[in-house]
This record gives sequence, structure tokens and C-alpha cells, in this order.
Amino acid sequence: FAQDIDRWDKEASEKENPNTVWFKNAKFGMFIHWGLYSKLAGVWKDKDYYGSGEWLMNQAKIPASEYAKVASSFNPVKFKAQEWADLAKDAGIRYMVITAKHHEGFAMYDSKVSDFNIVKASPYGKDPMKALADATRKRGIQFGFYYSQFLDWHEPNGGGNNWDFKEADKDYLKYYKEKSIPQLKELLTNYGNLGIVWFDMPGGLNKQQTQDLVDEMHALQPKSLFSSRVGQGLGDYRTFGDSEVPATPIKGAWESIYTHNDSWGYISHDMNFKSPEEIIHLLANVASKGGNLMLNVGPDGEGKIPYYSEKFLRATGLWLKVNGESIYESTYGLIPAQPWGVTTSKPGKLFLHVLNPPKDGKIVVPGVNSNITKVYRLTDKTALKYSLKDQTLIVAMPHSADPHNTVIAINYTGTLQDRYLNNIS
Ligand code: H79
Repeated sequence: FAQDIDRWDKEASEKENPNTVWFKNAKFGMFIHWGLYSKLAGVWKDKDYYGSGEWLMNQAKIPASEYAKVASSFNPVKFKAQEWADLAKDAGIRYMVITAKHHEGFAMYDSKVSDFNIVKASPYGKDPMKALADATRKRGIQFGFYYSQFLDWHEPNGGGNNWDFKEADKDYLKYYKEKSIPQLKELLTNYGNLGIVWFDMPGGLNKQQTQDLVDEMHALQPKSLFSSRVGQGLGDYRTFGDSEVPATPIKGAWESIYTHNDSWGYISHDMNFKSPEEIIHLLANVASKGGNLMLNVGPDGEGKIPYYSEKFLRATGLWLKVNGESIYESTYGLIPAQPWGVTTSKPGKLFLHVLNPPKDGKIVVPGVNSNITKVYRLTDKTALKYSLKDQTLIVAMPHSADPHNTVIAINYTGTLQDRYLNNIS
């Protein structure tokens, strides 16, 4: 993994891949896990499998033939592509990645490659991915697909299902050739420009075969960004482990992914949603390291986004409306995390994200070696009192603080020393 970091960061500092520019500026993405598991909601034969809802088939060892029957009653009539796109827009989301096919093997789009898809096998009979691709683009949101390229529990030759099909009998290359690659081609051909193709959980291919897959797909859409989970150190940007933020800043294009509650796929009784404050802190924390936060929502089997996801995303969007300048197009904060919070940077500007307001009302910023021209609360440009002595800046907290995250902006001249410089991975 260290080698991968070297490669991406080297690219970032030498000649940045121009295709990643929009991505690095975007900062906030929406991940959507939606499939047959959304209807099952973590329950099989009255037994509750709390956890990752999209893993239910695996957790309950449901035979592929029996699981496939769920498709015949999958009818998300409440799905409204425009509502999802509008919610994303209101939440300040700049890109969306949705599961076109997760490990269960069910295609949530109109596939000619396999009949196990929402148009052929379900009463719904329409292609929600087409509608969503159109709706998001209309709102200026980059659109992309998650595709489980190796794990496919529906297929005898697909990865992962060893409760129906013996590992020893599997021909992974046949599965890639007959399903995975042809379906990826459909997705990269029939849905316009994809900002991202989000591969997940590699397997069954060596480095050369993975390179061939990447080349074949990039030939269809050279500008589309492939996630690092395509495997073998390939991909156009780095996705960290689930719910992982790197300890120190990273220059190359990367993202952290988080669930909103405890599951990617919908679980009706999972109410452990991150509050707006938690989302905003996460967003600031990830941005302070130079990355994007892609936060998941898990719509239900009828196509409704959970009430609290909608509510809390909208609250996040309201904060971003007045504080977005400190997040979008920012780079990692030149001053490392402090007891009161984190920082983000832009040329000539430092943003203090006060996540834990200090009791004495004094924000202490060490290592400030440049000339300060202005210190103000970002939302309303109210000037704040400050002092600068021995490279230590002390700012007085504004009297009415934002309950989620008060952002203080600092304009400076000259070059603020990068306090991370020798410590970047
Ligand atoms: O799509 C989401 C996950 O379903 C997928 N990647 C994210 C983005 C993923 N695939 N594999 N894994 C995650 C790692 C597998 C974790 C497991 Fe488990 C631990 C499988 C079984 C034990 C988590 C907990 C899933 C079921 C129980």
C-alpha cells in the first residue's frame, strides 16, 4: 500500500492527472447503496442480521435461486430520481456514486448481459439508473456507478458464494468475460459521461489482467475516474478503507467513505444516524487532510431515502451554504489539528474549523509565520479580535458560535509555513 501512496502522491506533485481536478475540488460526495437487499432490510425468515444490510445474502447463506425470487416483488414505485438529485444538491453534494450491481449480483439497470436485472426480473420494469444519471447531471452533480467486479453471489463462477458453489469448480475468468466486463461496458456506454466508476473488492485477476480491464474500460471513457479498489495498485484515485481517514494530509486525489447509520444497505430498525454536527465535523476533518468525504445513504425497497438521512443532509447543506468557501476547492490545512479543531487552506487564506470551542474563548493557532491582514467569522465577515506574538495567533471566539462548526477565516500575506511539510505520507 505504501507504494500506491507513493505513486498517487508523486503524480499529484509532479504532473497532476487533469481528470482529477473536479474530484479534488468537490469534497463532498453521496454514496448510494440500493438493491434487492434494500427490500429485505437486514431480515431473512424472521431472523435479524443487524449490520451491513447488503451482506444479508452472505450472512444468512441464502441460496442464489431463493434469493433471486426477491426480484419478482421488488417494485420501488416511490423512487423519484429528481427528488434524489434535488436532495443531493440541497445537501451541497458534488458527486454521486450508486450501486449499479452489488455483491448480490442484481443489476439495478437495464442490462442485456444478464436477465437478473430490475427491468427484466422485477415488476418495476424501468431503468432507475438512467433517470438518476439524467437528473443529477441536470443539477450539475457528477454521476458515477459502483460495480462489484469480482464478488457476485448470483453466479456460479462469480466470487464469494461458497455456500452454493464450490470454490474449486469456479472459473473466475469466465465470469469476468461473460458478465462483469460486458456489464461494465454497458454502464460505460449507455449512461453518458461517468465521473467515477467505483470498483470494489478485487479478486481473480493478476496485475496484467487488471491492467487490461482498466485499459479496456478507459478506452470507453478516458476521463472517468476509477477507484483504487479496482485492485493491483491501479485506479485513478485512492479510496481508503471503509470509515477511514488518514492520519496526515495526502496530496493526491482521495476520498474517505462513511455510512450514515451502521449499514450501507437499508436496515429499517437502524436509527444510529450521524447527526448534522457529526457529518460536518467529519467533512471538515477529511478536508483538513486534503480529501473528499463520500457519505452513504441507503434508500429502502420502495425507493425512499430514510427520513433522518434526508433531514440531516439538508442541515449539512445549510451549513455548507454559508461555510462552503472553507471546504470546496480547499486543500489540506497548513496548520495541523489543534485541541479546538482543524484547518483547511486556500492561497492566502487559512480557515479555522472550531469543532470544540475552548471554554476560555481563545483559539490558539501555533506556527503562524506570516502577516495577518484580516481575521473574521466566515458566515457574516464580522471582524474578530486577535493577537500575533512569537508566531502564535490568538483569536477571540465570536460571541454567537455556530453549534455545528464555527469557521474563522484568516487572510494573510506572504507564505504560511506548511507545518506538515516533512510529514506528508
Ligand atoms: O459496499 C460496501 C460493502 O458492502 C463493501 N464495500 C463497502 C463500500 C464491502 N465488501 N466487502 N467488505 C466491504 C468487507 C467485508 C466485511 C465483512 Fe462483514 C466482515 C464481511 C463479513 C464480515 C460486514 C460485516 C459485512 C458483513 C458483516
